[in-house]
Amino acid sequence: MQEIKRTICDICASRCPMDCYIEDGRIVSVEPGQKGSGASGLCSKGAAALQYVYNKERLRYPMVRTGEKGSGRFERITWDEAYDLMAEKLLRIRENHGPESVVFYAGYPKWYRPALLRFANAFGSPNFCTESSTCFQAFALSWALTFGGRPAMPDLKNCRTLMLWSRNLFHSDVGAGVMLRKLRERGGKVIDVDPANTVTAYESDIHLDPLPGTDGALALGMANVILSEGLWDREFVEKYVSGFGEFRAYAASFTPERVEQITGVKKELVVEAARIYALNKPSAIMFSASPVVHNINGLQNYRAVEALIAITGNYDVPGGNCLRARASAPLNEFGRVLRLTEPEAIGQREFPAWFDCPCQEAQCTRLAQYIQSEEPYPIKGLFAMGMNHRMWPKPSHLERALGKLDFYVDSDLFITDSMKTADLILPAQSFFEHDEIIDPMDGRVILREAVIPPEGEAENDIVMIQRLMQRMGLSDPVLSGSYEDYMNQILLPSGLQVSDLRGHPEGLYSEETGSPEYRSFEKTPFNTPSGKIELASEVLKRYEKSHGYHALPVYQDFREHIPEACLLGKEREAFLAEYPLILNAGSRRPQFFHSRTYRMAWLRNLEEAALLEMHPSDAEAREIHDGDPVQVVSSCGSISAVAELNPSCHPGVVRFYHGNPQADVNELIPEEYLDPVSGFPGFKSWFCEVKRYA
Ligand SMILES: Nc1nc2c(c(=O)[nH]1)N[C@H]1C(S)=C(S)[C@@H](COP(=O)(O)OP(=O)(O)OC[C@H]3O[C@@H](n4cnc5c(=O)[nH]c(N)nc54)[C@H](O)[C@@H]3O)O[C@H]1N2
Ligand SMILES: Nc1nc2c(c(=O)[nH]1)N[C@H]1C(S)=C(S)[C@@H](COP(=O)(O)OP(=O)(O)OC[C@H]3O[C@@H](n4cnc5c(=O)[nH]c(N)nc54)[C@H](O)[C@@H]3O)O[C@H]1N2
Ligand code: SF4
Ligand SMILES: [Mo]
Repeated sequence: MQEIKRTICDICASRCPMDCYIEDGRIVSVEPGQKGSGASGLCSKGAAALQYVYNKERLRYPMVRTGEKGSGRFERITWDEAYDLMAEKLLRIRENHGPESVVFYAGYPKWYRPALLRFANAFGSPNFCTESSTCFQAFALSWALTFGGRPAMPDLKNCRTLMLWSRNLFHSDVGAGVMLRKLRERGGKVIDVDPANTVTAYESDIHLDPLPGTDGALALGMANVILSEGLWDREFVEKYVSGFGEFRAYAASFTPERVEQITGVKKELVVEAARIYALNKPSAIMFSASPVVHNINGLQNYRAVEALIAITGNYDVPGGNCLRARASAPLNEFGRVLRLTEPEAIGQREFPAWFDCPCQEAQCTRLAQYIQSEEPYPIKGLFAMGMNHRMWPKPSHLERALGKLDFYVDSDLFITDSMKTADLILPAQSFFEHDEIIDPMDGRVILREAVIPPEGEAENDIVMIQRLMQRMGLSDPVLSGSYEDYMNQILLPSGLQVSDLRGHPEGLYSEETGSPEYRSFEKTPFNTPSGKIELASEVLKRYEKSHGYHALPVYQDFREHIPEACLLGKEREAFLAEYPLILNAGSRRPQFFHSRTYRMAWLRNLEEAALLEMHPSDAEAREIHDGDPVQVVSSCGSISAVAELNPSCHPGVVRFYHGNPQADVNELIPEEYLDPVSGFPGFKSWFCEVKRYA
């Protein structure tokens, strides 16, 4: 007999409702769920969910390494033995080298991070690190430096103009894409800033197509139009903004002509977009967690974009960028627990502003170098949940460094390439197999209940942390009970309990739900050193001499500031002549989700070859035809691919998806190609050449 159980897909973060057809404890098919927010339907990844949960590469039991490191030979052990082994190894490393010598790491999943941070704190290590060393945190830092506090989100319900700054919603966040259509139906204007001519650009009123990495020049040019045409909000600026005079003087040199020269965007469009944003108010900007800050000048580029909000007063007003425009469920946010600040964390010396703001996690993009150099101190152990070395620049170096650790344990749904050098590997449950509290940001609280029993002995990551802490004699008030106790503590402010939510897959509204609120600045000063919005950042100014940071959102062209270490002794001009194309690595494709979906046959079959997207004019100049095998070459590696001639690509820019085990584009990007403030890699604007195989 078949039973239908409702869940919410978690293969990506769009959270589409999904109905699971269950027979004898196994999912036999999935369909779009009936009720939900945003998108209706399942994308290719969701439709292929069975190949996710029942993949032949699923890790089903704890396994310990038996062969050489890197051999990939493991044998099954019991959970009891696994906990004993972890407790013994991690405690011994702490005794011999200090708690900071163990790094606690979380990959993309967010749900177990608060528990992992508490574990790191109880252990005594300041090195709680996550994938957010390359995602979101640089944007959050740019925001914290300018406004103090967390990023303000676009008030989509009330804005008249929405500016999408590097968001391809129809590929990366389907539900938000649907909202875009609604906005236009009610007469709203959409400006899209994206080098590529995407579906989202097609759904917009104006498309600005800057070269990747030139966003700062474009934003400064728009600011210049707004300031020179008197379209700025004098009252707001006078009361709430510091550094305005310096900013205005600096932006004045970004004339529309100069902006066109740097970015390639037609000067008339720069002017038109600036006027619409400033005049068709209220206006909101939708930022991205990644593309803009995946450039070596990305943090300052986003600060320049954020300055537009400050000078037009589109901050925390209905329809602007707001702190609480959506109803959120009142939940305990254990993630607000702070990381230990003593002893010094990795990344702290190179990226001090990151730690001044303060960030909940350490900056670990240079993990491979810290392990190899034993600077600032030896790293000997790694407790990882979802480690994927392919997401970092020069992944083979990280893989080698992981192989050097005394003890490396990793939990994951799948047996991954990153596990080859691990000492112990732990089977994690998928979202189909465990319960989880979810806040869909519309006032509801949802308990997403397990719909099937775990595969093999797969375990809930938080339960793994709880059991291990117990075995190690470490305690934490939030983690000491059962997993259900933990969830009940999350729910505490809502007045609901797990037992209330069971059997209500659509969720329940909490009476305490926070309703939208605006104009926080009238009550509370900005949490910056000056108490105002800082167009000239006092935190960045501290590091002017030591780190060369600029207080203003200065535009530094990535082509003129290639770090010495990346030039390999070549003159800059010669280097650019040898690698004349801009490599834009990892712009989202709908069927892929980082490394995890390549192993799903339906999705792999959609694009069996590793495709290099390039503009027909760049292909013609190299006598490359659609479907030709090509080699993509950079100063530090090369990969084989198949050319896809795509007129939606920006001329001079080639695009390639990351995480592909057959052709790992991150191998082409040097480890030292980083934003000096945030430490984020320049994934979106490195340099390469493409050659047709003879
Ligand atoms: N299908 C799918 N969806 C995903 C993911 C996935 O892997 N697959 N990953 C999720 C994650 S982790 C993230 S962070 C988000 C990211 O989601 P988005 O922010 O939407 O990211 P992308 O699709 O990478 O990039 C959006 C657009 O930015 C453009 N772009 C590239 N470089 C630049 C630049 O330098 N400047 C500007 N202005 N635009 C640029 C690209 O052409 C692209 O069309 O997606 C999430 N959603
Ligand atoms: N070139 C290039 N590189 C990039 C990017 C880019 O745009 N271009 N984007 C960067 C960005 S924005 C991001 S967010 C990162 C993402 O990079 P990663 O964090 O590496 O992303 P995933 O591969 O999705 O997830 C990591 C691992 O977590 C596992 N996992 C999934 N769910 C669970 C779970 O519940 N428990 C456990 N224990 N494991 C689980 C997955 O199977 C996978 O092996 O990549 C970054 N790297
Ligand atoms: S967009 Fe696709 S993968 Fe993401 S939640 Fe929805 S169905 Fe799942
Ligand atoms: Mo991301």
